[in-house]
Amino acid sequence: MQVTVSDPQGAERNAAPVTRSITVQPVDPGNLLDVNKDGRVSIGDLAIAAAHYDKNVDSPDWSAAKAADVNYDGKIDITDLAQVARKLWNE
Ligand SMILES: [Ca+2]
Ligand SMILES: [Ca+2]
Repeated sequence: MQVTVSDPQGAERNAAPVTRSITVQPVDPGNLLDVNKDGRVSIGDLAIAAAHYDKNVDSPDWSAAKAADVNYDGKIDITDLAQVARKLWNE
């Protein structure tokens, strides 16, 4: 990775090359369905998803609602509720 730095006068220079390695861990699907991140999938998660039903990335409170977007398609719809519900009733 090449990094360019600047002093307060705007003079730029290249920083010494650095190497970074990034490890990507697969996310446990069970955790995605844990909407309120309390460590388990329960009726509370379904209630939160239901409360955010029909919201999308354009909703003013999307930052709060997006935890219920368990399939990461940018909206809370029946698909998200169904995924949480399926997990709920399979345990
Ligand atoms: Ca939960
Ligand atoms: Ca969704």
